[in-house]
Amino acid sequence: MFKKILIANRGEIALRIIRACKEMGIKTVAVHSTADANSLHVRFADESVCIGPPKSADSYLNVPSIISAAEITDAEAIHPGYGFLAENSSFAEICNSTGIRFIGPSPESIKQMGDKARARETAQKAGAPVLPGSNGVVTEESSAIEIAREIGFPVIVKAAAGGGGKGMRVVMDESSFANAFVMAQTEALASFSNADVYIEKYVLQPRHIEIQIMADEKGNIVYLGERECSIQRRHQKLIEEAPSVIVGEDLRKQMGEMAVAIARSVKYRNAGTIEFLMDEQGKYYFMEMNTRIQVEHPVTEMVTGIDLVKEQIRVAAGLPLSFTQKDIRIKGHSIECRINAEDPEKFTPSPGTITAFNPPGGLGVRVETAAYTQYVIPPYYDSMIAKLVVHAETRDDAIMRMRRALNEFIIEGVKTTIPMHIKILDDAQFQSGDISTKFMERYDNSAK
Ligand code: MV4
Repeated sequence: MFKKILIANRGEIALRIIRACKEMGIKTVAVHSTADANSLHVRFADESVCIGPPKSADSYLNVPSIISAAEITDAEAIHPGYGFLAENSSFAEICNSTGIRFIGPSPESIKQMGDKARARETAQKAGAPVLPGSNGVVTEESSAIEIAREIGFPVIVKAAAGGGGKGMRVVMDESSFANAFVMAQTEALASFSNADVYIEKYVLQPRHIEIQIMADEKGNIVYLGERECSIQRRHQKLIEEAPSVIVGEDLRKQMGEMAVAIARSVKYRNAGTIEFLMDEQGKYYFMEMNTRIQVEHPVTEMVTGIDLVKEQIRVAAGLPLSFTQKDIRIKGHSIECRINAEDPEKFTPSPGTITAFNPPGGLGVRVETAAYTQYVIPPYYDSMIAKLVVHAETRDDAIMRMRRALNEFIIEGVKTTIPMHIKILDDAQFQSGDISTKFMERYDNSAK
C-alpha cells in the first residue's frame, strides 16, 4: 500500500480523500493556491505545498507545480478528485511516466471516453443500446442535414469533446438545423479547441440515470447500482438519489451488466460512471462515461456501505477489490442535496464570509463540506459549499429526513440554495418520483 498520497484538489472532495487516507494509515499531502491557505484540506493534511496564485489555471491546473510538489514530498500517488485534472489524460500520463501512480483509470481509457463520439461507438460495439445517430463525428453541413433527416426530428447536436452542455444544440425541425449545426461547431471550437460534433435523436423528457462501476487491475469489474440525477438546472445537478424509483432489481441487473460490459471493453480500472438517458417508455440508452469519482458518489456509498474512495486507493495500489458482485446489496434510500453559495434569483455565485455555520446531524445525516464559521468563500472556484446526504429505510423517510436536516442547516453571511432544495422536497411531483431533466423548468424558465 502507498505510504503517502498527494491530493490534487481542494474543498470537500480533498477533505473526503484525506479522511479515507487517514483511516488507511496513509500520510497525506495537500496542495493549495494562495487563496486557500486557510482551508481545512490544508489543515487536516499531514503536509501542504502552495502551488500557485488563486486562479485555477495557475494552481490546481498547474501540472509542473503539482508534480514538483509530489516529488519534493515523496508522495507515491496522486488522487485528482473530480474536476480540475481528474479527466486530463496527459496529466495521468505525466504522473505515470514520472513514477507517480495516478489514482484513476489509464490515460488511454480517459482519452477513449473523453471523446464522446468515440465513446458512443465503443458502447455500441460492447452491445449497449444507443440512440439513433451519426456514426462518429460529422463535419459537412450537407451530410449533417441528411443524417438528421434520416434520424428524424427533434435531434441534438453535441460536441465530441463536450459533456457539460457546452457546444450542444437541440434542433426541433429541419428549418433551424443548418444554423444550429454551425453554432454547435463554433461553440465547440471556442470551448474545447475542437469543432467536432455528432448528432443524436433528441429525447424530450429524459431521466438521467447513471451506473457506478468499480474495477481492479485483475479484471474484476462490479456495478454498485444506479443514481437518479434528473433534478438539474443549467447542466448542474442539484439533487441525486439512489436507488431510482423506476429501477427495479431486474433493470438494475440489466443496466449494471451493460455498464460492466462497456468498462470491460476498454480494459477499464478504478472508479467510473456510465450515464444513461431513459425515455418515457423506460427504454435506456448509453450517453457518456465519466472516468472519475463523482460529486454524487456518497449516495452510492450510503446504500451499499462501500467506501468508494478507499477502493480507488486499494485498486490503484494493485490490490483486488475488497468485495465481489454478490456482496453488493442495495439497502434503503439515499438523497444528496448540493448546497451552493449563490444568489437564488440570479444564480450568480455569492462569495464572501460565512458568518455562522451550523451543519445538521443526527441518525442518517452526512455532511460533506470544507466550510466553517468565518470561512471566506473565494470567488475563483465553483460555488458548492456543502453536500447534505441522508440515508433512511424508504424514499419517503429519506425525504422527511432531508427536509428536517435542511431546516436545521444554518449558513449565514452568504446566500445559499437551501431554500430552493426545501421547495423541491416539498413538491408533490418530486415526492411522487415523477421527475425528468425538465423538472426545474417548472420553477424557472431559464433553467434550460
Ligand atoms: C441528450 C438529451 C436528450 N436526448 N441527448 C445534457 C448534458 C449532456 N451530458 C447531454 N445532455 C442531454 N443529452 C439526447 N439524445 C438531453 C440532455 C439534456 C439537456 C439537453 C439540452 C438542454 C438541457 C438539457 C438538460 C438535461 C439533459
